[in-house]
Amino acid sequence: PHLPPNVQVNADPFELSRVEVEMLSKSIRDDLVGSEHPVLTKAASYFFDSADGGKKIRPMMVMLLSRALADTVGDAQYDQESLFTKPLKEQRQDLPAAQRRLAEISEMIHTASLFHDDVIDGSDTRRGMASVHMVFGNKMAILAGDYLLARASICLARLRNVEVVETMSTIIEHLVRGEVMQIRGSSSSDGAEENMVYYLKKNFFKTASLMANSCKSAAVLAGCSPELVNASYKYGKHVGMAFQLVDDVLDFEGSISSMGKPALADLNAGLATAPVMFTARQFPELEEMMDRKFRDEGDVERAQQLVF
Ligand code: GRG
Repeated sequence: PHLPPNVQVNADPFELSRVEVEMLSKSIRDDLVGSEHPVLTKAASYFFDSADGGKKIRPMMVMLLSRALADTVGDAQYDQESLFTKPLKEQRQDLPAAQRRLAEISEMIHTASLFHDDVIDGSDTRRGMASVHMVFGNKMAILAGDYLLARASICLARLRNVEVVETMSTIIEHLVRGEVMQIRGSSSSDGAEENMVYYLKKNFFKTASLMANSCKSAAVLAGCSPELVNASYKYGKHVGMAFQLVDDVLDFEGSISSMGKPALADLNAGLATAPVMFTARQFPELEEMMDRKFRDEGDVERAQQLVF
């Protein structure tokens, strides 16, 4: 926004939702206690019990967007300036329970997908700690993910909004489709452009859809106009696409090894992420190796030497 000069700007707009995010893990834990077997509750709550429960970027987006959208409906005019300049304490207002629930649902779906993803990939660590299947075993990790999805569906139905149920359920379908695209990869006979289209589509399904459709649902719940619902969807989609690109670049550069993800995990797995593809194009030998999908360990080591 165009702010007048010398205006004191809030340093951290995320401060607005910090309290809600702290309450989020507790509320999700409370929702998971009813399972027959304590181990199921324990496994499903694994990340919600832990001090490092991830960045919570998805619920944060839902909450911040819900707060901003609340000012757009009814008589209230959305005051862009005040979001940045009004003292944070004066801005605090409780979010409607439905929107807070929606934020929880988005994090429950995300967590379920992480449980399943780590089993599929055989990843031993997540968020710098042992992944859930390393602690509870594969069977329980899969069932705990299923349980989270089932609880998320019940919470979703209780919002009593059929458009939101359809929108949020679409995310689960997209996550599955994105994961299958990742596992199968694009056809090696495809050209560079087809590979990039495939890569971007896969990124939409596995990452951006969750953000796009959660933001859309926040707008539907806020009673926004179709234009604003569409704008909210696009906002989530673009953030999600950028988020995955950055995630892939960080993996490629290996600069997040301290954050629990081993460096070059994607390259080692033979995954054609954008940075891998861009670099491969500069090195015909590497591109050839990518085509063969790193059939043996020697190829991976050689590829790494070529890149750095
Ligand atoms: C069970 C819903 C369900 C799906 C099954 C396994 C699978 C299909 C999909 C996996 C999708 C997946 C794990 C995509 C990666 C998305 C991603 C960028 C994860 C990392 O997100 P961050 O950085 O992680 O926000 P934190 O730890 O901060 O939450």
